[in-house]
Amino acid sequence: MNTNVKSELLKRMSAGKDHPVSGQQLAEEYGVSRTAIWKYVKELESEGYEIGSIRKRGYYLIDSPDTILPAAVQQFLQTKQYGRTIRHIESCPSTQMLAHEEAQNGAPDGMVIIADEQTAGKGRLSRPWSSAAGKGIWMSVITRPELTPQQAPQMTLVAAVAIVRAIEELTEVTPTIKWPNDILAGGRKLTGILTELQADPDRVKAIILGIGMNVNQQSQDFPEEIRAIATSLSIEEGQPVNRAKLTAKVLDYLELYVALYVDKGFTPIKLLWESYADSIGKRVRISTLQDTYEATARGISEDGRLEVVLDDGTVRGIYSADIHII
Ligand code: BT5
Repeated sequence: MNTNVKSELLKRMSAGKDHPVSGQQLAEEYGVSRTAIWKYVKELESEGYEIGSIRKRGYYLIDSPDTILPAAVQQFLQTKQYGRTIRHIESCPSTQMLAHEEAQNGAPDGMVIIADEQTAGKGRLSRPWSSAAGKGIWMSVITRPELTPQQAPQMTLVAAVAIVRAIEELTEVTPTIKWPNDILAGGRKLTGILTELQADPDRVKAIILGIGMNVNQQSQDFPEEIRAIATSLSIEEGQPVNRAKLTAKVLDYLELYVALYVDKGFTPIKLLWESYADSIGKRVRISTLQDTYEATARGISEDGRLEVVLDDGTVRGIYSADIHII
């Protein structure tokens, strides 16, 4: 199946009834048969799209389902590489596992594994990630930036900035970032990021960005134990949000900011990140695997560490921990 033609068909059909897409013309442009276009129309209908047709003029879109199938996402994409190859799965334990396999088998830079449902979604330290069916964006993006393994952890912060920008552009929600990997709205968790690495000692082979975004859940869709700490865009916004459009927007910004990081270093990302951070200048409790203590958050360092000032004035750079504002 040619998702290019299919996503182009979808994109053009969105222009409405007054501007129907001529199947004949699209077929000629893409060098496929008129029947192939008709088959794409039928395929889209079976995926839930409502399509109108006007004799001798063409097709137009009446209504779209909330799907994240490749063509649905790709019709909105503005990237060169990211999201140009998408593997969509209805249900899987974790997209992260599949992405590792794909990366080992030579997946291209920017390939996306996206699922409607994860049955064993995971966070950091193997914590569970709730991934309700059809309600969120559960995806892993395989990236192959020219970075050293030491520069890899900052990719979490790059992804966080990309996600915040995408949310800001498509919704009225004003998210904040909690170091290192949480995006919050109204103090509750909206999105989590899990960055994993495949590398040689001196060279990154792939950085797999696992992104879990709560989009159309209502409070009862979250397991009881996280109901008080989790939120979704639709809870914040008061209306459903189009998952395909948001997925594409996240990929647009991700491609942009990864390139910025690789070309110009971490400083521009750091400045953006700090402008969205909710903990800078605040008193925080820091829990690492070893201990728990309090300090004041000062900013992030060039290597992505959270800098905190201890009560005796010493500055400490934290590489990995859970942070609570107190
Ligand atoms: C994260 O871990 O926040 C990283 C989450 C990454 C999920 C994506 S989805 C696509 C890809 N495939 C995967 O299997 N994973 C990635 P962490 O900072 O450890 O946060 C985990 C904690 O967040 C849990 O212990 C819960 O308290 C809470 N939590 C679980 N599910 C949540 C949800 N849907 N929304 C908000 N909070 C949640």
